[in-house]
Amino acid sequence: MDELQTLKARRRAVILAHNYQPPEIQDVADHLGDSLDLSLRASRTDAGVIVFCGVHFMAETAALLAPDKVVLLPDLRAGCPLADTVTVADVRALRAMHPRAAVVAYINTSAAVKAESDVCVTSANALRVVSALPEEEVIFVPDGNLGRYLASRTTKHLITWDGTCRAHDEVRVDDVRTARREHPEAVIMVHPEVSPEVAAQADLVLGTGGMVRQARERPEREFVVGTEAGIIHRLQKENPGKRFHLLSRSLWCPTMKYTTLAGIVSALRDLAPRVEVPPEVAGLARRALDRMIELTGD
Ligand code: CIZ
Repeated sequence: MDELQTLKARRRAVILAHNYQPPEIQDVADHLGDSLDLSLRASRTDAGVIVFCGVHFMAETAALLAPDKVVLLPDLRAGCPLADTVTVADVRALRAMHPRAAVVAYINTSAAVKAESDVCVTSANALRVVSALPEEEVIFVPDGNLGRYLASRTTKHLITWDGTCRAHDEVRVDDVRTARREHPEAVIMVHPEVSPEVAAQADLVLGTGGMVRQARERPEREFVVGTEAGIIHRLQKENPGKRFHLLSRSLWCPTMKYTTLAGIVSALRDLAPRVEVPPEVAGLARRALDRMIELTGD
């Protein structure tokens, strides 16, 4: 731990950790948040080195928004199987089939896929961004559950892809029924990556940033949480007088757990592995992110 702090000071580094990271990683982070939050912090920090504790597309997003910084991902195996379900060729084929549609890429995509898209969204702003688009037809990649959820909430015609996040997709309506029975006073909040059937049974459908806010601001003292297990540590630490229960044991993302303290130490020591986006991709991918920021005023 001392070594980590010494190297961090020597490298003038900042440690950013996603809300799904393991507890010991959250505890050494300078900032916790969702991928957009963290990437905006990356773009505004004075630090020259960013250690991004999360998965690959998140570190890429930070590199896009902070092109003058060194962005380190402590373990390159930390990918996102959902992001991997859609490729540049898939997006080009969809565009050819639906030439009048806007292409909207969820933040869980590679920089190359973002570069093929008109605008990017996160779970926190997807509804606002999609509703604000002038096009009536919208291609949404890659999360099919989030796409169907958006379709149920807007007048737009959504063309969805069938990628899913396994951890969220495996939550069942029965899990919500069981939670209601076992915790009748609790607020049930779920992530929009769960199936629309599960979302329809919940009290709130929110990204992790919204969950953190609701847990802090609502008067209720008990919450059932339908997103990746790592967030429970943050919620419990920030709200010691409240109780948080995980909705389902499926809510566990193995690639989020590749980050270790030893990995952060070696990344700081070696200034590797770095995440960089080739300039020919970066310009277009950045445009999709900037358009999202313009439409939401974030
Ligand atoms: O935006 C993010 O970081 C993701 C993928 C989920 C969330 O709600 O934090």
